[in-house]
Amino acid sequence: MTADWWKTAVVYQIYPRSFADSGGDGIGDLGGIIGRLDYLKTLGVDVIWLSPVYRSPQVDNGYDISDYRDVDPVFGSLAEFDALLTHVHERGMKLVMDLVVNHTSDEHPWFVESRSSRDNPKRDWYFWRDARDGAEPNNWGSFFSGSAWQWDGKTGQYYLHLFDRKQPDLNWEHPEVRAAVRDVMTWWLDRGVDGFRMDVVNFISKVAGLPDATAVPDRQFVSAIAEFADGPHVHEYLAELSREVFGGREGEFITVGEMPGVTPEQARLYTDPARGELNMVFQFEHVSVDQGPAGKFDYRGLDLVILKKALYRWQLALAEVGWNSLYWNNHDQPRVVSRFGDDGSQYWAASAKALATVLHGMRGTPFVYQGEELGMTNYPFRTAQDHQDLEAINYYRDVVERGGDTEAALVGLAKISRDNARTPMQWDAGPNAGFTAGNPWLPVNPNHAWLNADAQLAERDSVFTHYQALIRLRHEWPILRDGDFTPLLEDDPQIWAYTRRAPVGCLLVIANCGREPRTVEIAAEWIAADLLLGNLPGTAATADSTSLHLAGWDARIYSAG
Ligand code: TEU
Repeated sequence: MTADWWKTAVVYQIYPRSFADSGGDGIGDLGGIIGRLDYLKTLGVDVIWLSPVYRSPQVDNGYDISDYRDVDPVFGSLAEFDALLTHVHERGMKLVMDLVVNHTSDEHPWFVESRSSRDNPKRDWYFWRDARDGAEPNNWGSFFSGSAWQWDGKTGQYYLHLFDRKQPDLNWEHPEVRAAVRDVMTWWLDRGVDGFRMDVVNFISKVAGLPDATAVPDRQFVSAIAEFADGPHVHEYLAELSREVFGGREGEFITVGEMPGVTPEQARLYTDPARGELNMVFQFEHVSVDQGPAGKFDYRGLDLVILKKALYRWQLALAEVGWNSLYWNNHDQPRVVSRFGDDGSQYWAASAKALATVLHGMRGTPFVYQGEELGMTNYPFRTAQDHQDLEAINYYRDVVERGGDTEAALVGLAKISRDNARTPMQWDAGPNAGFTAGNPWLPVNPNHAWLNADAQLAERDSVFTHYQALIRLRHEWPILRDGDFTPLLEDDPQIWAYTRRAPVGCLLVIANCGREPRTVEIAAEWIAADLLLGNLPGTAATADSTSLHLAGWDARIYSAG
């Protein structure tokens, strides 16, 4: 294994609930994943990141864990997990677990003990506080609406939950909590897993005293991200984890920290190899560009210049020190072709490929979320009842209770809701898209009749084959890993262009992110450059002038010198 092997790797995220169901209960499972590993091998990905399969009451689809050392029966068993791991390794791929340790489920034995009495030894494993003037201890709001505090009548105190009330936050200041997390990680490493994606891991150190966040007019509870993101001890805790758990074997594993609100300056620290914290982080800037002041469902449409600049800022900030992750999609984000592309038109495939091209051409480790490689689209959600995600349901209830604009809320939900990512994987044109023989837990997108894996595997120039080509380039062209990044035409509202430059060789990545054809002037060094990859049929094999004619959603990668 070469050092930094994860810098040339492409990671594929599986959301087990929605990937493939082998049991016929309408919910995806480990058996389903085992049955589809050859598909992932054909795609060419190196690493699989598995969203949580641990034992869980499933209020947040597994991000509420009640036993870190077991598999939830809905997904299978530990024996099946071991079989999956063996099959993954046999195919030369790796498997990364999702580690959710900012919080547990309220049904986890640690919390059951903690809430049992004020003097229980595990009381301080969580955040317990007295009421303030007969109400919540501070004004922090939960990500899932309402207060971040839940009253517990038995012991007469509130506990903190940044997410659902069934997801109490662990108190990382307690050394026993940190030791318990290390034990969990070691347990999975001993089983053979290849690393961790760490859920909201920049939230594990809260500002001392849990002070009020800046109040917002007309709001009782407000986002307190400044009070808990990148807190005072977070770097120390992560370095400790890495040191104690990996014990000098860090290079064999992949670690990525999910970090809402993280700044590039902080990310440089988290990913500086000399500090030994994490390999890379998931930042949120580029997936927040279309939201207004009232939050993620306050949908404002896309300004391409803002999107490009958000990503460029990260490319440049982590150029000398640290490393980026590159992603459009995951289980929390709407489908990229519907969000930033042109899904309902003749440009569906071209725009899906163009967006993939500009992302995969950048410096960092690309992540592909299940179905993204097919250009899967958002679901046609209409009513509030169509949504199943607790974030969506709570948000809508909140809007109704506040007497807010419910029509606008439905538009925002349809566009941005997490359920868009979670509709079942579209394997074929048959019943339920081949996802299940039963009744799927979330409806299958009706477009599976033509948008599915079977159809695309049979086609020469599908979205799937384009992702395959991008993944191959990542493996074969070291310049994609190492080359310097320089933005071009930054203020152009339609053209996405940049170069990657190494001591020997240079790549030009250029895409027209719109329907109108465009002619773009490029530098003379690109005359006679080879087309490495294009997304439209009939593009000439070399650039023949400094005027490049780009059709709608035309995307190309050229190689020179
Ligand atoms: O998400 C953290 C997070 O901040 C958001 O991306 C989240 O999806 C929410 O919509 C914020 O508005 C992680 C997981 O990825 C997510 O699925 C979990 O629900 C959450 O943590 C709690 O574990």
